[in-house]
Amino acid sequence: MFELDDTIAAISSSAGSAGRAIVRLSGPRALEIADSLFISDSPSAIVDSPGFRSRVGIVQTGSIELPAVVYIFRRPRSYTRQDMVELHIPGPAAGAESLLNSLIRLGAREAGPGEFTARAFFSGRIDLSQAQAVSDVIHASGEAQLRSAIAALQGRTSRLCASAASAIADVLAEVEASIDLGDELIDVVVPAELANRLDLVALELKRITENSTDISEIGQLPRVVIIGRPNAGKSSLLNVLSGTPRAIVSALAGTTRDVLSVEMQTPHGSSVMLQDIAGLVTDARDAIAAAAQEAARAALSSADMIILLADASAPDGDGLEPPEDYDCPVLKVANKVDLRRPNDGAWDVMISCRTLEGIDLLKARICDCLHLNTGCSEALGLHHRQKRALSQAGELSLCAASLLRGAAEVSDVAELVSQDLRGALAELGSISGRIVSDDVLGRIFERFCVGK
Ligand SMILES: Nc1nc2c(ncn2[C@@H]2O[C@H](COP(=O)(O)OP(=O)(O)OP(=O)(O)O)[C@@H](O)[C@H]2O)c(=O)[nH]1
Ligand SMILES: [Mg+2]
Repeated sequence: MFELDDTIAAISSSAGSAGRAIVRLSGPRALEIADSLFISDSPSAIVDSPGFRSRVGIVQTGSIELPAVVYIFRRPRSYTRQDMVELHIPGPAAGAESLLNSLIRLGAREAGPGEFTARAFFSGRIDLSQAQAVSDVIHASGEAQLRSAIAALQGRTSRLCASAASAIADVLAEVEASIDLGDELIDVVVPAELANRLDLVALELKRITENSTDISEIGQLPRVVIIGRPNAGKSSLLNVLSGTPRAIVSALAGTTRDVLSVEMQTPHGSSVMLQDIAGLVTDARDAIAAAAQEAARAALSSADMIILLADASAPDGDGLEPPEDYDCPVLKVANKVDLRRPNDGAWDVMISCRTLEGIDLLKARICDCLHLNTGCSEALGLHHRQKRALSQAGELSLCAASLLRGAAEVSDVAELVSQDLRGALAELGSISGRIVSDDVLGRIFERFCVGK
């Protein structure tokens, strides 16, 4: 799936103009290729330099000369465990493009997304949960996600899996010894004692998954769709909640036609996707209005949560009912309470997009509905794949424990228990990457940007 033995190059600073651009090289010819276009006063070449050194000089890319600082990392003490060079040059991005082209002409291959981190993983420098965390750090939206991604990068997920795997492996060793040694087993192992140890592992795995926060894959932020009659203030609310004037607001009913999606930061540092849609009506006046209603209902069908927004100042109290075919939480919100304050208890939150009354409370209620309140620094961020693997490892441990509990001797159920425990270890191994399919690896690394 990944070529690991050639020399790759990529721009690893972000796109667009910046004060400094970084171009990275990794592979057996990294030092030699960097030497070919770097000129400095140093008497020795980059290939002869020790690692963890920098040199100031000039890089020659075609007819252009750019001032540069070269950072040298020698294998195996580099990110990829290969020889690596970072060339730091002043912006603009055109200089980095030209430098990259020169490196490719000299024999480097342009790296694909995540290839540097893939090399770090395949060389054993980091495990898969840490590789995944590199991408999570890059894509983190909000402080809580960033905190948990950094913790995973520092090995928190790996350590938790390793400690569960080690406890399971200890039990497995004793179970398999009972197969191999049979009657010769000197210290007779009590099945219930092994079962208790597995219960503790399962309990710990359950605790980890229950206390963890979800790391959303890109495009999978929880969707909060704002619905209501035309003019209820849906677009105003989207602007207020997201803190950006993204949606057009007007006193003219029927202003919003397209579905507009904007990211909102929650008070806990996580993100949700807010969607503003056309005001819902039963009688669309024309083909455009009908298309807007169709788009609105399509957005509604994939909502994780609905804000049912009503205009509290409307003469009929805007008694809009929730759509019939939804299966997600609905918050009933009365807007425009600066104009008229409804006094019945039919509303979950009363707000004014004009005076901002009730907006903080609404944000808190959105978090409650979506269970986003665990964004404390202690919560471990996990992907669905990782959560599934942890709970399956827990379930297999429990199955093994119940088999052991029903047996007089460990050897009576040893083969079945061993199968379950090996399965549990494989699940944990799929998180660290010790046992993982190419398909999963492909999906993890394709989330990266080039240069990382
Ligand atoms: N007084 C008052 N006016 C508001 C409030 N919220 C929105 N408005 C006004 O209500 C009108 C409609 O607001 P929009 O946000 O465009 O309403 P909408 O629900 O998106 O309307 P459509 O897109 O047409 O369905 C605008 O004139 C807003 O300024 C509020 O809390 N108080
Ligand atoms: Mg609107």
